[in-house]
Amino acid sequence: MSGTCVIGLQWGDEAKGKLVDLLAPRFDCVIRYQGGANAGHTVVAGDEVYKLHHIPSGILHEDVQNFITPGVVINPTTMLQEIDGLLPRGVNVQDNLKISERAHLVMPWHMIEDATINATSVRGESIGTTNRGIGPCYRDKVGRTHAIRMIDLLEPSRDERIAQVAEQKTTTLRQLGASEEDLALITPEKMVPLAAGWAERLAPMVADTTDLILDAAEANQKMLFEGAQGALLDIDHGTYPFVTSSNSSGVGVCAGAGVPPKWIDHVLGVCKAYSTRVGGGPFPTELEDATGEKIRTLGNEFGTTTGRPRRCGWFDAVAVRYTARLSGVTRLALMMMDVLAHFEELKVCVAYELDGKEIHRVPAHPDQLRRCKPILETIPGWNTPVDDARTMADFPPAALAYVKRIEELVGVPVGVLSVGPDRAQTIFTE
Ligand code: 2SA
Ligand code: MG
Repeated sequence: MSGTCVIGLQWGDEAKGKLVDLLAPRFDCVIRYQGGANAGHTVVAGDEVYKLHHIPSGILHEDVQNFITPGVVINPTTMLQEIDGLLPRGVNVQDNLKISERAHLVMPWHMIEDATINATSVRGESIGTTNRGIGPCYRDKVGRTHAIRMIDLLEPSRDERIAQVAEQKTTTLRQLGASEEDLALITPEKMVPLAAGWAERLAPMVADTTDLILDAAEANQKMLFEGAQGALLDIDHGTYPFVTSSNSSGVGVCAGAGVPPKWIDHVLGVCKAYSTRVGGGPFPTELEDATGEKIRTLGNEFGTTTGRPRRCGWFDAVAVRYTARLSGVTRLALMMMDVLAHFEELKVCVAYELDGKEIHRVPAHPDQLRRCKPILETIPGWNTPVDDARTMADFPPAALAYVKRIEELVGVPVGVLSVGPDRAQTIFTE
């Protein structure tokens, strides 16, 4: 068996990209299996900073094959921009990236639709999407009638299909209230040549990734699956409806990538030493005060894709225990320990109080989760920088006590600690 997954256990931005880049040289392939350009994975290699959206974080390693599999939704325009940003920096994207012919395309009409409906309030609050067309694209995928897949770009029926869907989408978007200026971008006259251009440039990278990955698994190759967003944003298991439109927890790996569970033997669950959330939705441990502001500043908590300030709060062990169990996590990676190094005392949420009762699970209804009051345990801070820690022995005892408490509460041992964005600022506990 040979599959390892890197899964975010909170609401995304847990620094999965950093870990995938670091672990990639130990693997033959790195595989993205859900989400799309809503993801923002930051990889720091020496003085170079790479911000990846679709492309797997293993791309900086010459010997690693990277796959974008059927569960991912691809915006060809931004995908090509991402590729064009990497090529002059010497990254061999053409040879080291394979894109599934089954992957669905985020079309310009999906972007317009996302922007048109994003302001809509759902249960009293807007979802606050990244405006990358993700929800409308996945909806068309499930609806089946208006979807465009990568393989559609390479068939003789392409122009006819694109023109037909463009016309249908113009009608429905006009009814939704889209502006004529936006609708002028999706006429068949604009869309047909645009799609032809995508096809020409992307064709050399398009492949049957399912077949290639099953071959790799059967040949005992080592596979690293890279999650995007976090498990609390999972469409089926997250804080619905304030979620993304894909299975971003560990249970999404098999369906998205096209691999059976028997090939997966290790799951690294990634979480920050505190919590963040970007976009709408309930967040029981949120700190809307100076402490939250301090975490945001120290952690530079702003969206990689949209630049939005992230909401910050204490570590929520109820939520992470849930997502760690759901994702089958075998080791935790506790990130951003350097950010928590400037506090006299820290708090961790050990349970919720819901309508006068103590509960230890994440309730299904957003109103229930909004009513949950966090039951916080106070833990002494270490108030000493740990940026230079390189072994477990370099951490102050209070920092190790914090890590131990999180292990106990979540029920999974910590295997990795991170004290900064650099590759070197990563400590493996064993
Ligand atoms: P969408 O665009 O339909 O997936 O948005 C639905 C919800 O999912 C959240 N979401 C994210 N949360 C954290 N990080 C994400 N990626 C970017 C990053 C986000 C950014 O790495 O920083 O730059 O703002 C991500 N992608 C989706 C989103 O906020 C909605 O709550
Ligand atoms: Mg991110």
